[in-house]
This record gives sequence, C-alpha cells and structure tokens, in this order.
Amino acid sequence: MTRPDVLMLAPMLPATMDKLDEAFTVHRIWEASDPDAALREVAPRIRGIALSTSSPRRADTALFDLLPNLEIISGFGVGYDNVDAREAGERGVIVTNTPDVLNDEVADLAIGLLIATLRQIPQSDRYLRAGRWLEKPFPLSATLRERKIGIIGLGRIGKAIAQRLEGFGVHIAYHGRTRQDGVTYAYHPTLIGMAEAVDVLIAITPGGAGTRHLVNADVLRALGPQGVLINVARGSVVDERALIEALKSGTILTAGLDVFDDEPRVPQELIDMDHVVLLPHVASASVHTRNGMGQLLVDNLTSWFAGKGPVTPVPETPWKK
Ligand code: NAP
Ligand code: 8YV
Repeated sequence: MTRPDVLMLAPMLPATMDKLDEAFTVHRIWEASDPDAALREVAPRIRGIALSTSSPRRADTALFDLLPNLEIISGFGVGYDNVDAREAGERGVIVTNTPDVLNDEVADLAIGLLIATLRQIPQSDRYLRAGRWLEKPFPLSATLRERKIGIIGLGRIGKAIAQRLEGFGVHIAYHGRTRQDGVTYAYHPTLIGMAEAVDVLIAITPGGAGTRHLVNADVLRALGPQGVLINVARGSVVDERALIEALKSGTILTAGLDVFDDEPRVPQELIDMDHVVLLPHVASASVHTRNGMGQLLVDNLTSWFAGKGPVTPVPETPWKK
C-alpha cells in the first residue's frame, strides 16, 4: 500500500518526526534550497499537513489553493489560530488540534508565572546573582494574599487553572461568552465588569479575530493600579501597545506574559521593564507534554488515513461519517 504524502512546513520534535516517517512519506519543505519550488513540485500528491505552530506560513486559502488533494491538517497545539479552519471546513478538509494533553502543564505554568510575577522571583534571583544581597535585603514584594482573580476563558485550561487556584484560598471569577454549568465561580458577562471586580486577570482564550485586543486600554484601566495581567493565551488577545502604556504609567502594577504579538520578537520597552516577567511561549514546553502533543498529532493522521476518522477534530470541521 502506498504511504500517504504528508507536508511539513517547519521542524517538530525528533520523536514526532520519527513517528511521522514510520507511517507517511514526509516532505520537509524547509530543508529544500527553494522551499516554494519544492512545495509546488509535491503539491498535487499532498494529502495531509503536519502543522507546527512555528510554521512560517498560515494554513489558509493561499496554501489550500496549492493543494488540490489535501484531506487533513493535523496541528501541533490546542490553539489553531494559524489555520483558517472555516475555509478548510468549506473545502471538506479536516482540521485537528491537541486538546487536553497539555491542560495540566499549561495550568501549572500559569500559576508559576502568576506567583513569579507577584513575588518577583526572577528579579530576586537576578539580585542574588549580582551580589546585591550582600549590600541589603531584596525589597518586599506584592502578594497573592487576598487577591481576586478573574480568568478570561474558563475552558479546558481555564478550569485547570481555577482548580489550582482553589488551593490558594483566593476569590475566583471568570468571563466568557457563556455562563458555565457546574461551576461556582462568579460569572461576569462583560470583561470590563470583571476587570472592575478583580485585581488579577489571567487570559487563556483562543487567539484569532474573535478575541483580538479583548484586553484593551479600558480593561487595563478598570483593573487598576494594583492590577496584574497574566497572559498565557495569545499575544493578539492583548493590545500590547496599550499594555506597555499601562505598565509605564502605573495604570496597572505588573504583568506576566508567556505570549506576544509578533513572536519571537518582543518589544524592547517590555524587555527594559524590570518589574514584568517575560517567558518565551513555554507554557506547554516540557518534554513530557510536548511528546504527548506530538503523539496526538500523529494519531490524528494515522487514524484518518486508516479510514477511522480524526481523533480530535476542531468544532469548525466536525467529523461526519
Ligand atoms: P477551550 O477549552 O476551547 O477554552 C477556550 C475558552 O475561551 C472557552 O471557555 C471560551 O468560552 C472562551 N472564549 C472563546 N472566545 C471568547 C471570547 N471572544 N471572549 C471571551 N471568552 C472567549 O480552549 P483551551 O484548550 O482551554 O485552550 C485555550 C487557549 O489557550 C488556546 O486556544 C491557546 O490560544 C491558548 N494556549 C496557550 C498555550 C501557551 O503555550 N501559552 C498553551 C496552550 C493553549 P465561551 O465559548 O463561553 O466564550
Ligand atoms: C504550542 C500552544 O503548542 O497549544 C497551544 O495552543 O500555544 C502551545 O502549546 C506551542 O506554541 C508550540 O510551539
């Protein structure tokens, strides 16, 4: 039996690439001296894409037009804002992502980032290494005690974050487009209303047009001068310019950011601020969890080409037998 041809636009973990090689004819387009020409050459044979979130190109109309026999896009990551899933659905192309296998890892990191930001853990580490403890103790920090936390997006990961926060004895609220059944946290139908009621916002929604600049200047003003923003969602969810202004002017206290508008480029103004904590999009980045995500990406392709349907299709491209 011929092995289905699968396109890769950027590298993935070696273990994931080995598994793809075992089952498919994999075209590593970035390795070609002229990737565009290489893509045009293999395009008619391509039936699947193994899509890395670090892919230099989006899976959208321009790419779909090149691939007349495309059946499935298997994405690495639960977020799929790098795919035009609606357009894929209209063309009968299935899109899959990697939900759930990363909930705990991302939630752990979100809590770590929250505490690191409030208690200035990276700053105190830098202080000790610079020999400054010999001169005087590190200044006292802000606290998580008596904080009210508002989660923007109480989905799979948002719930895992909330569960962990319960152990910290803080007040938990959430905002989303719909009230969730079976949770006792305070629901806020508007984000501005929640920002007024809490003093920490944790963003964990999808990216894309529907959430673009959800956290804007008005929301940051409502959060207030003791306010803390933690963003583990997507850079696009926050108006980065408004955030920089709010941090500079003291409109909010501080921020912990794992994601940025134009990754891996981070505005110098943020880098120059000592009171913020900045991470290079690492929320799911443990060997354990990234391997789990890679396995699910491979499982989606394997199951599809075995005629058993996708394992985790996204809502825009539901599996109908
Ligand atoms: P999920 O289960 O689909 O949850 C998404 C939540 O966002 C839902 O509760 C949804 O509630 C809410 N939401 C969607 N659109 C919204 C809007 N316009 N306004 C307010 N809330 C909205 O997804 P998940 O698995 O938890 O993942 C969430 C996201 O986290 C991913 O899409 C990705 O962007 C991000 N993520 C980041 C990392 C990282 O490395 N930093 C890792 C994993 C995931 P309603 O439908 O009720 O609005
Ligand atoms: C990505 C993420 O997988 O799952 C997501 O949506 O943002 C991460 O877990 C990461 O960007 C991989 O490079």
